Amino acid sequence: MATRIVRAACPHDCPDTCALLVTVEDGRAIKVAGDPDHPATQGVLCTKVSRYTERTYHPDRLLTPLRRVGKKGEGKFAPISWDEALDEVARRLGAIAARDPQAIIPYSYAGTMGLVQGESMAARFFHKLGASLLDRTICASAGATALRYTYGASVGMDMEYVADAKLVIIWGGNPIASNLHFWTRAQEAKRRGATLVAIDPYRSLTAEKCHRHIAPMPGTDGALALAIMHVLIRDDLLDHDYIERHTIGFAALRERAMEFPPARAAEICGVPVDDIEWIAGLYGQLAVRERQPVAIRLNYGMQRAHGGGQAVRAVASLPSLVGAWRHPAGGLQLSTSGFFPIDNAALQRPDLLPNWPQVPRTVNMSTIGDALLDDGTGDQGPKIEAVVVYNSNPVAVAPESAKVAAGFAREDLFTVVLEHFRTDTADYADIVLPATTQLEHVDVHKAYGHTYFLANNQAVAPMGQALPNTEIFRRLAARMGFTEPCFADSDEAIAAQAILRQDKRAEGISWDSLREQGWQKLNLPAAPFAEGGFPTASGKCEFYSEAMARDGLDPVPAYVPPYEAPASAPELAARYPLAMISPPARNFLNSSFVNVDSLRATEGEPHLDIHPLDAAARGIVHGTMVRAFNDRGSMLARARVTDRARQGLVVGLSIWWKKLASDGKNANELTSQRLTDLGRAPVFYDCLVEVAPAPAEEAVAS
Ligand SMILES: Nc1nc2c(c(=O)[nH]1)N[C@H]1C(S)=C(S)[C@@H](COP(=O)(O)OP(=O)(O)OC[C@H]3O[C@@H](n4cnc5c(=O)[nH]c(N)nc54)[C@H](O)[C@@H]3O)O[C@H]1N2
Ligand SMILES: Nc1nc2c(c(=O)[nH]1)N[C@H]1C(S)=C(S)[C@@H](COP(=O)(O)OP(=O)(O)OC[C@H]3O[C@@H](n4cnc5c(=O)[nH]c(N)nc54)[C@H](O)[C@@H]3O)O[C@H]1N2
Ligand code: SF4
Ligand SMILES: [Mo]
Repeated sequence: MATRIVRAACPHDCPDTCALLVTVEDGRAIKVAGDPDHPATQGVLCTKVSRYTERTYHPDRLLTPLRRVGKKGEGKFAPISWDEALDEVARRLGAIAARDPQAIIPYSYAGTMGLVQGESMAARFFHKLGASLLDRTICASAGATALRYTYGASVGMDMEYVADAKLVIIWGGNPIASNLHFWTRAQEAKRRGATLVAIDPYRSLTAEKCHRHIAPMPGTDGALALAIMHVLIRDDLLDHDYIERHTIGFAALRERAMEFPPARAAEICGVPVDDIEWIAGLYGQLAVRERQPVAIRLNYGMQRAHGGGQAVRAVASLPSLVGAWRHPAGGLQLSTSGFFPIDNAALQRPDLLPNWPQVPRTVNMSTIGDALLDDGTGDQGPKIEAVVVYNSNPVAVAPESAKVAAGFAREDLFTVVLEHFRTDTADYADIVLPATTQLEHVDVHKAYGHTYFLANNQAVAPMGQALPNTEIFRRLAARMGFTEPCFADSDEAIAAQAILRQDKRAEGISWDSLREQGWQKLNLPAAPFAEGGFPTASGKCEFYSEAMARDGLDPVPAYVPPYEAPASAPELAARYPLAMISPPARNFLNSSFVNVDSLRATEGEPHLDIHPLDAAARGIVHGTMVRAFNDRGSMLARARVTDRARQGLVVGLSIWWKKLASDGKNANELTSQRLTDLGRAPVFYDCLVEVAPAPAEEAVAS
């Protein structure tokens, strides 16, 4: 029996980007484990990925190209050969491109985070074709934009030092579910005497294990952060030296913070004044008076509302006010991705665009519903005639799903989906193309929760006739007559191009060394901003951003209220009084893994958590089938009556495959296509609903 261990990387959209050791026996992967030597992974994987072989060898894996034979959305397909499939795709795209290539759009996100199987050959293909660009905003762009204006890039503290922090504030994140290896460090800090605080409207798995839980209403974090600043300034809990030397705009920030006394923020956020005084006092006392490390793990949960961008600016200002950056275990982490020197131009080749440096029309992926339903007569550019989906499942994950599904159901739309499984989106495809999984292809990875590059070596041969995304686009490029040499690059060659040479941070790191060693850490100081040196134009942390002023934005961190809340939309709130959020379920990764039976069994069925008082007022008891609804749509879920959800809030852990829910719907039936203040991102958690017991016939149908 031939057994070998292959060094690989977890491809999923998770900050931890674990180093994997894949055991392969006679050409079959039998075990996927965490690399014990990788300092970020520490030999531990989450439940989802330790079951990776269950997903890879799933009986429903797509093994041949398929052509649709039923109605769009019905999911009826017949197998065809690769030649037939690619000929048809090339012919259809070619005919549309001859009229206007901008009528074609790619739709992709982070099904794999790999730099090779993500936007390399695919981007080259769409650039050469002259297709519309896709604005990839569905997850991180509000916070990324805020960090760019504040720190200059998506950079922050190193999670490997968090165990030394004396205070860890987990703000809008649930690391037990979605950032496990950070949680391990936070727990170690707790054992060493640190205080852990969660700021989250929901008592998540993480919040219940923290010393204190502050539960603001969704989308109000900007006011909370400004009030914390208010206390820091009022009580002179400030690092004046750090502010003086390494920040810009303190006077303007001070003026803004003075508008938010704790009592005002308490009213806006729906929290006790004492919560604000306590957290601000502890943060300032530890950092400034005792010079102890204080860490903030800021995450995405607090960005998915109208003011998500400015809220990140406000929170991101806190560590600079108290000089928390002076210590490796102090500061803030939202993302580390901006540290990685990546050669995007080499990977994606924007110079292949027909009129480079002019760029084609850009379509925002977060409003794909409206985009697909636009008739092309307005100012949005040509009507979309073809969509090529890869690494994403928009029919399940994009907001206002009824419109997304209606768009994909258009008879005059040509849809191609590259996938592992027949997802909700694949059901609408004209042509489905089977893609390889991480164990079956080569890739190179950066991370957004640590600072290691990782290699993913191929562990096993592709299943059935599946092909890597790169190879599918390579073959399509050949059929379209694209002859530039970059369309012949192998995956290994692309991996080698990904790392920007001549960058100190990547000194000694290359594809060759990575694939041997599996992972290598960037060369960065332990406390990257101890002496300032932020990658902004000024080199300082910009409380006041000249760039924002130029871009017509409020240059000082601000509180921007939710679109859908009693104060900003009283008429709407009268009809739909409950705020609904739909954050990740622990055993799913976005909509990936929902079809893995053992993981879905753990999650059970779609639930809606509701506070006992809100439930009683509606005649809902634990276990009642309920309908959550608003003007955009509705979904069925099993009520869990629990004070985990604060009053006025309902929580539906997500993202369910619509077709695996009893009513064929999920939380995105209710979410809106409005966008955040910064970064054009979606507002999944800025969503008012009403909830009622489901009519008997609907409840029975489940
Ligand atoms: N198991 C698992 N892990 C994942 C994912 C997954 O789907 N499943 N998804 C991955 C992806 S794509 C991402 S972007 C990250 C997301 O990472 P996180 O942003 O850490 O996501 P969550 O774990 O859902 O944590 C969000 C928390 O924010 C809370 N929240 C919601 N609204 C607000 C608000 O307005 N203010 C505050 N303060 N809190 C709020 C929610 O109740 C929830 O507990 O996780 C990644 N990891
Ligand atoms: N209501 C609500 N909606 C949300 C969120 C929420 O919290 N609540 N979270 C949002 C966030 S943060 C994000 S990031 C998005 C995520 O949305 P998506 O990026 O669409 O993520 P997934 O749902 O995991 O879908 C990824 C798909 O890519 C496929 N895939 C994986 N690897 C490969 C590959 O190598 N090749 C090909 N061809 N396919 C591959 C997988 O099988 C999977 O079906 O969802 C957003 N939607
Ligand atoms: S999903 Fe996250 S925690 Fe799980 S193996 Fe992948 S990187 Fe690690
Ligand atoms: Mo995400």
